[in-house]
Amino acid sequence: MKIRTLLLALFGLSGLFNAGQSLAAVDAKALYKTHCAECHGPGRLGIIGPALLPQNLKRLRKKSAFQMIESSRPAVQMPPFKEKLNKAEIESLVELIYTPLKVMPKWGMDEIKGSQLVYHKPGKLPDSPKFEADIDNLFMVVELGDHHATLLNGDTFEPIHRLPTRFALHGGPKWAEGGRYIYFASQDGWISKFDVFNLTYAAEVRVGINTRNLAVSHDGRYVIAANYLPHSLVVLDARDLSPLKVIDVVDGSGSSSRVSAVYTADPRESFIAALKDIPEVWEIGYMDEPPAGFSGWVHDYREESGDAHKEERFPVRRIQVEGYLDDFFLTQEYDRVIGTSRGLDKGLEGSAGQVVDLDLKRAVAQVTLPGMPHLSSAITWQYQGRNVLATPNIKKPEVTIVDTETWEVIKRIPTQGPGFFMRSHEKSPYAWVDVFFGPNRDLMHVIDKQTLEIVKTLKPVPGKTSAHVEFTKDGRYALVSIWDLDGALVIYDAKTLEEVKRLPMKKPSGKYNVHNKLTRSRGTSH
Ligand code: DHE
Repeated sequence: MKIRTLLLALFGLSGLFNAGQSLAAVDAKALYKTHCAECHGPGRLGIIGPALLPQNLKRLRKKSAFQMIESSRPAVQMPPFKEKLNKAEIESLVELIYTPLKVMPKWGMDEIKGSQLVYHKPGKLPDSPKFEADIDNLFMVVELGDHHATLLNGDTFEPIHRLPTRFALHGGPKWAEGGRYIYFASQDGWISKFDVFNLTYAAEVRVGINTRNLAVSHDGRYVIAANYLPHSLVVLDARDLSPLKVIDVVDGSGSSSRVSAVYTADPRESFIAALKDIPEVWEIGYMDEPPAGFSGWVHDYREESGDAHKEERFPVRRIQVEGYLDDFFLTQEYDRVIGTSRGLDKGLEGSAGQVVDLDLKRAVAQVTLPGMPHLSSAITWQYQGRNVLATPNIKKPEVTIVDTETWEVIKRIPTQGPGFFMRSHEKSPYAWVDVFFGPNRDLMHVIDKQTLEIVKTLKPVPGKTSAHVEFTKDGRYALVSIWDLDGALVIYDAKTLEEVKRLPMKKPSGKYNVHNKLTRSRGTSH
């Protein structure tokens, strides 16, 4: 086979080459240096453009990356390169950016400190809002389409302010201090603190190269970020995002792990993190000094770990679990974790869910959840005198209802496709779940929480994905995202299920209500 034919077969690039040019003839590194390095960084770690590493590009297919370089996309700053680069050159760049770095650069305390940007020192800006609205009923709507977010008045549904965000936010932004501040995490590792009252960013810091999500302590004093790259958890001072501690995620034998996600467990005064490559759940205490007579785990930890760790801030308590946790749900009482391993990257079948008691430090029950449940989106409510958990499934067209006392599945509600996000509200009789995957992705099911039956299926915009619902503070309205660049926020009366308003938006993803999030409503993620 001729070399050119072999290359075409190997890379599946037929039609992409200019006559007479092969990948071998293209110096991708030189092209990168000339055309990309200025915005994406010489080491591909990102500057004003995003990081270009395979880990950060997981949600972008190579074909889309090719199109992006060739023709750009509406609403992004990067220009099209088709006048400057031929197809083989673009293809070589695509191959380059999907090639892992030989040596992963260090991103520790010094690099984090060096990245910190304080725009407004704590305490310098006015303490009253620049606008009139019920702060408790504000929403922040993330618009992934052009990397912006819209601050929305939850009473009038009028936008108050639209702000640019870092590239590709992921995970829920977290409200703090009654709605004064909100914190965002971007996939590239940027944590941004936005002063909502003054409609301006207060500080930013880059905590990693690839970040999963963030959590804020219930008292608003600390922020913690969970990273895939490097394998670390980073605790920040919420006032100006100064890094306080970098926790390397390593087990007793020296193996390190990506962090699946981190959440706040308010009454425990701790953060709970699930790990993807080590079968452990970690609890990180943020309590300053245990009060006299306090017999909780922070105290025990300090006693057990000897003098060297007595004064340690943010101590880590390790809990062994029966497998890796990709996704998990914390009970409303914050005493148990329900987690599943998707196991896809380890050749395991991701079917077994386990219930881990954080106080007993062990798994106490198994749950059969074969559809790859999206537990970070699970919700709970009271059904026939018992507490049930409801979760959508990424691989199965069903909503699974689990009794949280017996951990038995009490119902599987068939849906018109696998779902991603599920929501309800204490004052609503309904739970909403999207059909995020498959041909029916424009549908949204409404489930009666007492009959466990679908009572209505909405199609807000035929042909366009509808996803992620959030309720107003009083539960009267439900806000649905139309997940499209030419998308919208569709507002429904949560009782009559009739549409009341539609706001155009650029691929709105999640939306976050101050009251529901800060009161840790059962109907939404925390
Ligand atoms: Fe997410 C939250 C994991 C892919 C949009 N996603 C979360 C959380 C986790 C998670 C653990 C909870 C964090 C929090 O609340 O702070 N997401 C995962 C995955 O493992 C998965 C399936 C694969 C991956 O590569 O990471 C994944 N997520 C996606 C997407 O493809 C989505 C649809 C589009 C995107 O942003 O790239 C997506 N995830 C979201 C959103 C939230 C989220 C909008 C916040 C939900 C909320 O309401 O709190």
